Amino acid sequence: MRLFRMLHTTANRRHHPDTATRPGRVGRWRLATFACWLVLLACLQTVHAEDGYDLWLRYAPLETQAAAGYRERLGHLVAPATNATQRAARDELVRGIGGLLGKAPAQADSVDGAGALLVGTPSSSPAIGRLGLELDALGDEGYLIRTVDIGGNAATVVAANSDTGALYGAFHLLRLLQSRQPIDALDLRESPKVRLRVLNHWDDLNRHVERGYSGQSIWDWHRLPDWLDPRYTDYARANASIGVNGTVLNNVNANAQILTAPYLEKVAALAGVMRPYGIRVYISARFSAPMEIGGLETADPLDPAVRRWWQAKADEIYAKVPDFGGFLVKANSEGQPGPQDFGRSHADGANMLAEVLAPHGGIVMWRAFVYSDEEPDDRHKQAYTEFVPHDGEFRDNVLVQVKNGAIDFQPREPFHPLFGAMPKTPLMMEFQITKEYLGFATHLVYLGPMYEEVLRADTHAKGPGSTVAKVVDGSLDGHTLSGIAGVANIGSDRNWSGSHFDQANWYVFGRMAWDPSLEARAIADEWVRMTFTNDPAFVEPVVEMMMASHQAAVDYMTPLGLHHLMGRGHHYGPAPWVEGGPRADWTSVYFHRATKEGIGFDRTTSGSDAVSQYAPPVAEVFNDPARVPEDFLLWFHHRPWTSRVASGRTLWDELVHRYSRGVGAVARMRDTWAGLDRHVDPERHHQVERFLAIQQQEAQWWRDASIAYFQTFSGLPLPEGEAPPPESLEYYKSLEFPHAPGDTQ
Ligand code: BDP
Repeated sequence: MRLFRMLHTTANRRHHPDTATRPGRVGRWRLATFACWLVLLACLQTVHAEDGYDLWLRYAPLETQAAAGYRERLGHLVAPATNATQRAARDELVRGIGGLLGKAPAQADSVDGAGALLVGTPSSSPAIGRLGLELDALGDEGYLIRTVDIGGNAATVVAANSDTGALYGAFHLLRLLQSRQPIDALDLRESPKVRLRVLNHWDDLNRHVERGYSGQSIWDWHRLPDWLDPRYTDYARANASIGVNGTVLNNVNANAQILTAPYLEKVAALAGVMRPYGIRVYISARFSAPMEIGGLETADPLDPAVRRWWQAKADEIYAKVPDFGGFLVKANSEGQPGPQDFGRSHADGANMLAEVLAPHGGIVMWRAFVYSDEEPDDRHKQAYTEFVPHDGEFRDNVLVQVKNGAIDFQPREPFHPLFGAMPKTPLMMEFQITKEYLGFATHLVYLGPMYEEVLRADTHAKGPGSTVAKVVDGSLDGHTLSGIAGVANIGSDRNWSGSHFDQANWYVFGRMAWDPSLEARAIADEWVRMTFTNDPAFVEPVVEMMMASHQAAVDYMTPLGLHHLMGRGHHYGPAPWVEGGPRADWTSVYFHRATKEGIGFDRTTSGSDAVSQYAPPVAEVFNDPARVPEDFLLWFHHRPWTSRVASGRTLWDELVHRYSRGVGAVARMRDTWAGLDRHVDPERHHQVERFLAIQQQEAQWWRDASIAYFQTFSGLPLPEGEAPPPESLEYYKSLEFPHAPGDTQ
């Protein structure tokens, strides 16, 4: 404040007639002071701008030489701006190129000599129309970026069949500049491999975010629809930049209120912000809504009154939101209502909703994350058992949304056995972007390698090469409807995701949803360049650090296929001792099954037989302790403490070794980051540095607590050189975290 006042005074003086007519020493001194303040102010602004709000769309100035090269190519912009999507593309290019190259391109109505950038569709841009480009195969959302010759001058063209496609292309071009790619001879064609690329917000109407670690919900329901936070537009920009085209606004543990008229007004207002960016809104629908807000006695999907209620509701929604995406439903899972409450099947429930949405072009995403209270079967098996019999019964605007992992988004899970087992039904992948089981927002864990591992896993459903990615993108079974969902890690924290590196998980989700064959490493590389700097002295070590971070977390939390050992309810920190309570499969002991003899969940043909839900070539491998990937050893097998693993160590020694290896990896991440301070603004560097310190402490805590606990079973000494846990098991067990963030309400 003081600074502004002083500046104001100095500036005023400069215009004072006395000073203006007598530019003596005093005047020069004032001028110099003024200049200094300006520089200082500019610096302050730069520092403030680096709080993470701008995500990967910072558009920070490139080095002079690189900028000059690009400027020659991108001197003037020929882009229509007659509707909101076209304006979004044009404004983004003006902003992006202006920021990166220090000068916004001139805007022109037609190509005017060299250095033209043409953006649009054949119908929106006569200049593009005249080029006669081959666009048909690009579909609705695809685009091409090409260097062409127009009247003897090289021009850059971003062309698509739709305005949204052109917007995606604009973001791609900006990505090329941001990551300093050559743009002299471009010939790129892109179209998404997956049709629905959707974020799932587990946001409650009171702004609490279930499993959210980045502050309150960004949806300010109370002030909607009248106040449209500018953040909504930036959210839409960020999503469009990575190709996300849908957002489910509310928690899967849904509140029926969102389907009432006042909330639908709010939904419509958000849809209005999203629409120009190619994003449709969806709602998580509570199956019992007809009873809760409709005054009916039942929500039986075959009851005509219930159907009429949903029909009227769908009509009401579409009157307000003509491009409404549809419903996401969590039914008969963890106490949520569903068709089974009325003696009906998942297919009956999903189809009833699908029928009322179909005339409007809406779809149903019906979740397969189910496990029942009555069936005390291995939880791993229940989704398959319940859903496979219904393959072929779902209407064609239903997708079944299958979690990454048959248990629950664990740090590392084998691919879900439903992938490949329901060829007549489009199966959506549901990844968790928020790190419920991976250290919340404070642990640096890049999820790209985990997504990649799962998408590339071979289901063998139709012989070798039947990857999960091919099931999900619909190509394996010829589905045109396909989708990937990600449980969002977005909140109202200034940096959106709770930590700077968690932004990379939002980013990689979008990029892989667009094209599941992309590599996690390449995506990390482009994200680092856009988010921090192109300097290889920074990019290389940081990408290495990110790529190793998932394995590190698996090692210090749940090595060798252990799973679900986190604190009860909130899932913060280690608690392998959790037992008792309402149901066995909400305890840790159910999952690790440690005894004096050994540890692990026997899911082999002689155990729960979950392995048999996989295609035979996969089942054989998982069933065999000598062939199962060691990362899943204790997922599928109960093994003696003294049995040998591939390294030649005993199982006990290997377990301890991996815990320590994970802690060591975090220590190395800290070292790497500490040495990179001159490449990063102090604000972001400091937060990452402090979060890594927390991660190291917590990794150590995971190791120590887990070893202290499992040693009571193995009874074996620690391998040589391994430090004993500094505290007693009783101490670790006594830790409580009643206010850990993100818990269910
Ligand atoms: C679990 C979460 C819980 C969710 C549930 C789900 O702990 O908060 O409601 O998944 O996906 O992982 O429905």
